[in-house]
Amino acid sequence: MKLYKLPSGTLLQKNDSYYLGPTLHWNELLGRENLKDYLNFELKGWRVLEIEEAEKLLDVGVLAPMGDQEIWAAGVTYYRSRTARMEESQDAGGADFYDKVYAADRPELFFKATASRVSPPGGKVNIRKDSTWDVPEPELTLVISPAGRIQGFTVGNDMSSRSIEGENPLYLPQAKVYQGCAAIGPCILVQDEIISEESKVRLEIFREGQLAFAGETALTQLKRKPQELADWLFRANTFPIGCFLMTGTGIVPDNFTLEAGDKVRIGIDGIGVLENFIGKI
Ligand code: DO4
Ligand code: MG
Repeated sequence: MKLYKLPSGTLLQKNDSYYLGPTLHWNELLGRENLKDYLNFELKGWRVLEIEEAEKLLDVGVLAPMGDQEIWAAGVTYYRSRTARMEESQDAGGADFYDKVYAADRPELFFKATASRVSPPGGKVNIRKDSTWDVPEPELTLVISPAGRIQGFTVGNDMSSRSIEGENPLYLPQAKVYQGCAAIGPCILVQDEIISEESKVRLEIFREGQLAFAGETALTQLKRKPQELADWLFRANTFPIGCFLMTGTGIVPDNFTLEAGDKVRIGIDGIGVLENFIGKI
């Protein structure tokens, strides 16, 4: 089942049926341990919509499917990311760190965004004015309950400055965390089974209406299991209203930097497509 946060309500798609419900409190909602069961019970009181009605609502626009949850991110979980990072940080002497963390038991985990820094689907994500090399990072994103259980999945964009990160690995928070540094959506695929490893992640970037970059990877290339990443995040940490965890990128465009006005489209099989425009801050 797919859960959408609308400006004035909540839309649920189950099989081929759509249900329209009231505005929910997303702190409370994602703070539940039984999200799927709760929604299955609640939707009995929601209005059944015709597909056309539902599509009209979705066309108007959706919000990021979150309350005040923190977004965290994992890094160097794909071989492609390890190699790209080693190359970009060679001059700074940081190359070894990435190789080591790829192979280590403990993953790289970092704080990515508060809700106020997250852009909605269709909105603007930013590149920084003090950065010269910028990319979107398309990432399977986990929706995790306060007990540390994965109860959903969404599409995430971990916007990154490669020039700032490449200059010195200690600049990572500045390369990763700033206003409009992330987007998630368009919905939460509510399910506790792990999404199929065969699922593909696709990235397309359009400039002035033309395709400027396209790439894809499969979740089979993700080195760590989603629950393993969630377990590490919950070591010595608590998340009373749940949290999101981006699982790392397997697509890193080479010889490419984003420009203001570009359109970024990220799709993950079974979840949906997250589209954003690039702004500059
Ligand atoms: O180590 C830097 C960040 C890595 C990252 O964001 C990724 O691999 O997706
Ligand atoms: Mg990333």
